[in-house]
Amino acid sequence: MPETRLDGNQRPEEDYLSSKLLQNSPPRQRSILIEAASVFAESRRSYRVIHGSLTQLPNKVRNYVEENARLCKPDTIHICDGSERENEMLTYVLRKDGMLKKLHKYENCWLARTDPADVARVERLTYISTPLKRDTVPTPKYGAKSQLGNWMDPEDMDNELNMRFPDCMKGRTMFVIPFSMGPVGSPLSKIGIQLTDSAYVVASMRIMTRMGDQVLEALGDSNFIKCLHSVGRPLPLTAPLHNNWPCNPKMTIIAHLPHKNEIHSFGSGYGGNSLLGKKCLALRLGSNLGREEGWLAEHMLILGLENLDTGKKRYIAAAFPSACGKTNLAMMTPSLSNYKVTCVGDDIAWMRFDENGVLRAINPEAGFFGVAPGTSMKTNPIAMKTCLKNTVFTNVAETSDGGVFWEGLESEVDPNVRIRSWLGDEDWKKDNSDRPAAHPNSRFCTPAAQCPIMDPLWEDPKGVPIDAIVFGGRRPQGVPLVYESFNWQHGVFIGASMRSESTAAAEHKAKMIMHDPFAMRPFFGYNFGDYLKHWLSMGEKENVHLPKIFHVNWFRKSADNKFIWPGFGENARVLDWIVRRCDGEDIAKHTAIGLVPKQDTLNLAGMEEAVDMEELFSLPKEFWQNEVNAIYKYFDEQVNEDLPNDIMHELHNLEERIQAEL
Ligand code: OXD
Ligand code: MN
Repeated sequence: MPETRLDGNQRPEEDYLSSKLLQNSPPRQRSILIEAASVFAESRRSYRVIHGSLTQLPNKVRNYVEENARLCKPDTIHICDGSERENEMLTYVLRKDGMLKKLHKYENCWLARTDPADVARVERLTYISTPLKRDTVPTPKYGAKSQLGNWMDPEDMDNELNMRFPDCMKGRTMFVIPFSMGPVGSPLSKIGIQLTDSAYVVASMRIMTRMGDQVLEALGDSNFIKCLHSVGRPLPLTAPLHNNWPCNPKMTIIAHLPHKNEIHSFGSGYGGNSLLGKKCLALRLGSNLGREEGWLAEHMLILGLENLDTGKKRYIAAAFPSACGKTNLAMMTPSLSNYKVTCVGDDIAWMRFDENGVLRAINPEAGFFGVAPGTSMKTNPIAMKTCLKNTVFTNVAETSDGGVFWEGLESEVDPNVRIRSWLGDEDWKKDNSDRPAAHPNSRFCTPAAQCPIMDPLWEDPKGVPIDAIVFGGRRPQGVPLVYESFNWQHGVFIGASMRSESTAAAEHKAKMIMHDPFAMRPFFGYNFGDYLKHWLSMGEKENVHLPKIFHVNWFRKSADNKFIWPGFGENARVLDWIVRRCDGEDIAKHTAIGLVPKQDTLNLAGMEEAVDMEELFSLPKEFWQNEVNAIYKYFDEQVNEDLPNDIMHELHNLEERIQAEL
């Protein structure tokens, strides 16, 4: 009997069963032999199950676990049940290993500091593998590199994975995490099984997803999404760890195999690289499943907006690239006192038309994995109230009274405490340090249920009805505060043309305006041209209520480089205009780029400072001509032959309108 098999689903006892001995035995002896074979096989296994039981797992799950245990060779297996007791055990182990520190100032809060080489998603090492390259990415023109995803041939991928996973968990525990993206049992939800050798990942997945026994019950014998993860540092170590954080940056790879519904992630223990339910499942594989099954998996927050005067409530889904304040918008405290915002989700939306033609959305996640710097009682008091219990903080600074600190909290921290930076600088002070206290991508990982403004329907298995879809970007020039698309197809074009200012990679000095269609650039699970066709096909459905589509820009700057619009709670004024448009109010006027508020229809009552509305809504002709040229170039170079004609048509029309009307 082979000790290690890499080839699929057969178990050792089945090998034995198919042996000549068994085949030749009389039927009555078979059951005794089967049992003996299984006891024998158990004794030959190199791992011990220390929590839960393999025999209690659904068959398909057990096969998946055993197959990968034979491959990765962990010492022990822990099947997660999701209980409080289990979590206590995990945090104990993580403390003992020096990976978590208790933050005494708060209730059940923890601090993790990573290896400084493992601090963010690694887009360049993230691949989708499909037999045909074109199923994953459009073929760029002129030999350009695709900015719309990385493809790898399945055979090459097999080789890459085989170079990494065999024996990668030696000396470690393999945790089995059954998790549901979306409320357990909702027809919109999907179940994954993540195998990981990181207890930190288990503690985080416990917050970010619904995980444990109830998921296995809901799964039964059905298929699931297979998520294999290893930090890639078997024991004994061959080199010391940094900050006790095991990772293997040189060998990191995040691989998606949509045709097999599999994710394989190696080498990183951080964020979207390792919490596989989030970007990997809910967006990359999710968008594939959405295309097959007729729904949308999007990088969108979902918020509820209730008009307290009329009692009417609307739900909005909104896509923004990173650094545009998505979590702030999802938890906004409106400056208009007749509105209340409730949060359904801050990062991902799964949306599907129901049998009545209503677009319904769920947030597949159960927690927030929010960027800490910039979050404060001033910018997002709701997030601050949410994250001060039951939270895992990663790479933030700590204070000498057992609390946390990051850039943005300067006026909220007790001036008498000392600050220890994420890199361990003791008594860190802004004025005499050239590095920040917290890593710019430091995070809080906190349960959504704790958020004081969670929407009462946030876990409704049916999802919430979406009336408006909002795209946005950080655009210092030319793009007005808000505009509405003329129709669905024009709205899809607006999503496809999204651009946003991002802090450029360190080697560039200037900030750059980057294309980020639908805020999905790092998350497309298949060819962007096909993605556009899928969105367009939604507009062709009969008997559906199509949401209206808008574009917003909170970040326009004046000639003297100041934000024209105050943002934050004042953005409620824009949401008010959006929902009034959904109500059919005649408050919009035509411009070359879309419909903008008619004079005096944006509610500015009670604003502290006057806003130059003319500048905020001006449409400089030269800017828009340049914008159109940049979009032409991008579509031509990057999407090439896969660009749907309807989208090119929209671009031509925009160009003509700019020429004629501006
Ligand atoms: C995130 C991201 O972490 O979009 O949500 O990068
Ligand atoms: Mn995101």
